[in-house]
Amino acid sequence: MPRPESSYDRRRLRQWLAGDARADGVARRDLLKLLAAAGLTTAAPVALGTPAAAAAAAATTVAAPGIVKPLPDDWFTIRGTNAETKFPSLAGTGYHTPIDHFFVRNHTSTPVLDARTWKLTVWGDGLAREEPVEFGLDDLKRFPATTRTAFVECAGNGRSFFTTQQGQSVTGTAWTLGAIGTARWKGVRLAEVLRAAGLTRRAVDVMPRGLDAEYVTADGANLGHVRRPLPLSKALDDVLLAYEMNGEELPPDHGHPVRLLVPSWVGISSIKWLGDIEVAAQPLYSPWNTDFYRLFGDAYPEGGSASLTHQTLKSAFELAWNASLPAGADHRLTGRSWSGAGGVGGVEVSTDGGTTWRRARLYDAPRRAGWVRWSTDWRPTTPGTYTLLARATDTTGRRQPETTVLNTQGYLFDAVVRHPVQVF
Ligand SMILES: Nc1nc2c(c(=O)[nH]1)N[C@H]1C(S)=C(S)[C@@H](COP(=O)(O)O)O[C@H]1N2
Ligand SMILES: [Mo]
Repeated sequence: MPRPESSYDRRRLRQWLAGDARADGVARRDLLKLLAAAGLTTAAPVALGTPAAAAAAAATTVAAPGIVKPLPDDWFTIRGTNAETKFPSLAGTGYHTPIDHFFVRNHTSTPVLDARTWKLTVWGDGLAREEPVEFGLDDLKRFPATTRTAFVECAGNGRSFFTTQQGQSVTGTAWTLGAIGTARWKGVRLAEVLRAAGLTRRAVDVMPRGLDAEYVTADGANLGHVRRPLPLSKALDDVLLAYEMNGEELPPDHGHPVRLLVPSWVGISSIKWLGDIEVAAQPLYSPWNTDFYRLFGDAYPEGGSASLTHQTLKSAFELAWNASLPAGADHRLTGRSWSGAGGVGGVEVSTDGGTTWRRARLYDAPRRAGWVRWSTDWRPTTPGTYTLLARATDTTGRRQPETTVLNTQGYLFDAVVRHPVQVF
């Protein structure tokens, strides 16, 4: 898969070296690591305007996850401040994930914002005017509306399988496969709003930022509001400022009143509870494209891979882990597969631990930024433990591998998952 971000990344770094890029809240040593990794080392000392993360806010412990919607046990697994969708609960829910089943990934907790007083501020030296431009929700709704179906998936979805399937330790939320949901998003193209705000040819990066509380790491470093730069090329392509989800007003947990929707890209790109967007004539950095959301580890350069863009390829059964199924009966196994690189064009299933494979029946055409539903029928004859596997091939021709190369933060797990069931 082509990754234009990696050449852009090198350009961004060169500009930072030349003093032309801004990196508020990013430790200088982290950028130096990135430079070394990109082979862009320098003899001259590098000046950095803003000191790294202001120190140590008091550690806060949250008993409740800070999520507004109900999280019934049948549908969700609570993981810290987050709620993972239980895949079996998606069986029969249709193509679009109902809002009440949709996973929630919160760095802190859901802020409840008033749409009537909410404003989006667009500002920065990539715009024609020096003054910030403000848009209320009604202003955004006056632009032509666009509707897109797309999944939002956390880059760490599937992370727990690095440990349970590959015996490796990684940091971060131990998701199984339920940190994904697909919705119909309605909103206005970011390109339209940027143009209305006076976008100039100087602009290279935009930095959307959330209104949720500042994020304080486990070591007490305050990283500020959740924000991650987006290259202008993607910002002008298919990105939406979304104010509706599945035909309803965007709900609090998913970014009310307005979130960014960045199709196919790592979930962190789709900033919720948008407050402002900086449009910069220089490349931008935040901890979410330096410390996080790059691949680190033995297989990767010192300072990590390029900043992550597309999600990877995955498949999941809509079936409980260790489900009990009677022998000598017909079972319809159902599931979903998806890819950030293109649509999924084929899915194969094995019910014997990977020895033999057969094609699953697909219910959806391959669709960029979407998933396909599939099924296969199975009649196990003998009681025992069986391992079910599903592996997808996407429209770029990529098939899910047997293992995923380790990265220390456990992003982009794409290996075939071995799903145990008990036949009795
Ligand atoms: N403001 C803000 N935006 C955010 C986050 C956040 O914590 N705060 N989490 C990000 C991450 S890591 C993911 S995976 C998605 C999850 O979107 P969802 O909660 O609507 O499923 O939102 C992204 N946008
Ligand atoms: Mo995420």
